[in-house]
Amino acid sequence: MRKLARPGGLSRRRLLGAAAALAPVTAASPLPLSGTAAAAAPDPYAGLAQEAVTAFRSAWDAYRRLAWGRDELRPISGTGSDFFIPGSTLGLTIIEALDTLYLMELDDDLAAGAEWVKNDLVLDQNAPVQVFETIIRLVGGLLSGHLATRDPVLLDRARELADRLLPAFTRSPTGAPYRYVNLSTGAVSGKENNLAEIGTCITEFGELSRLTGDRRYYDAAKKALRAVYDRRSRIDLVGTALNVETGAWTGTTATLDPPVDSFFEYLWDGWELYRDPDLRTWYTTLTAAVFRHLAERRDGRLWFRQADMTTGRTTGRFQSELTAFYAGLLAQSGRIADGEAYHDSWAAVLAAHRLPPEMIDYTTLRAVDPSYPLRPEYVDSCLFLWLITKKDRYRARARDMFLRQKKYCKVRNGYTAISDVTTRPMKQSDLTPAYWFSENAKYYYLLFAKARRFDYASNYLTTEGNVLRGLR
Ligand code: IFL
Repeated sequence: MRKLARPGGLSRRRLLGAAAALAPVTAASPLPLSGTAAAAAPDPYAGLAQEAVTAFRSAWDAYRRLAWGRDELRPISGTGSDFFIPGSTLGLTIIEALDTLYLMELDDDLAAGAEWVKNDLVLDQNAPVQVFETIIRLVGGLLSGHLATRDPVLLDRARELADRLLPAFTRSPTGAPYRYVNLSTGAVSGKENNLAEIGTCITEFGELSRLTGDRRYYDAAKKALRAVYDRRSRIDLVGTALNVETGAWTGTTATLDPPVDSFFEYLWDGWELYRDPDLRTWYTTLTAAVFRHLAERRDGRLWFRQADMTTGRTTGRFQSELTAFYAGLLAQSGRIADGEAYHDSWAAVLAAHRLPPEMIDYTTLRAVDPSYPLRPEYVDSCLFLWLITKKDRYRARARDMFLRQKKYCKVRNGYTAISDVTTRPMKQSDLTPAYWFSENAKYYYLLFAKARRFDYASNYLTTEGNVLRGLR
């Protein structure tokens, strides 16, 4: 996931100063160790930068060999799989990997990926696709691919895809999008939609509006966010799901966990990117209520409970691994101490488990869902906390996570998800989720490498890790 490395609480100047201390070093140009540089302390992460590239390459080469053009790689069976449409591909892994390839300076692979998008990507598919996933993964990936390569065809494809998705927004009486749209006919379906899927589109659609000069995308995304905000409860909490035709709540639990998570993220990100004061007000109002009604300390650790959106009554004390992204978001929106405290809570989970379970009971840290689908959120927050605080602790935590991932998830053809982190040996499943190429691999590289194609002082990464600002 995410964000502009320019937190509300810190001045831009301070970040620029900090960033200037970073000498650009990549796998392609290792840390110079002679002359003046030899006097400086060696960068303890330089070797890991190379390892991060090697890890990416092992999965990417396997994908090219075994599943090229398919949505995702199954690294154990050595096959590919479809993500959006059974029996059809939208080249998800290629599109997710484009800007990571650029940052890692793997330019021949980047060219091959861009060629696939230009020649082989078929968008006219007579099948329903999930609107949210298509926006954050494909529209976002095509946009960051365009920004990396400057190839206008990638922007055209992003726009064509967004146009095929727009009926989900424009045909909805409330402006909150339907969950699915048929890419060929524009037929919409799925009138019950959740907050993450309704509200995670303003940065991709906003970027499309900025690049094309066509406001329709930004306006549709903002209207969707407003549809939720206007239906908040009297205590400023929102639930989990709406009927997009009637506007009635169909899920009334207030939570930061999925299926809400990135709804909050995009309120802040939309403000950061486009300076729309409504979005800042909406974020601030809803976040104040989150802290009033959901935040609590358990054994000194910060967690966010589930509650009834109308009364604030507690309904659960679980936390999803996906919510670990919130540590970075809090810091970015100026609540740095809260962000650090929440990351500490997740570090405690890592002290209790070999890999973070998908869902825990935070009163005991027990795994409620023991799977680990190679989630990136903990390391995502490491990156943003490191950029904001400059504390080595966050790079060290990322290194620890990288080594664990290598130990438990590395297979002959790259990296695989785990179906149960509590068994010995761990039960492996057979999938490299496409977000691994866009998120995990990129976050490790940016944390360890001091990439010369990345602006550490001013950048924006989407919820899917697509870089919309800060590519050099
Ligand atoms: O698609 C990914 C993205 O980070 C997101 N939600 C879940 C995925 C990764 O865990 O917003």
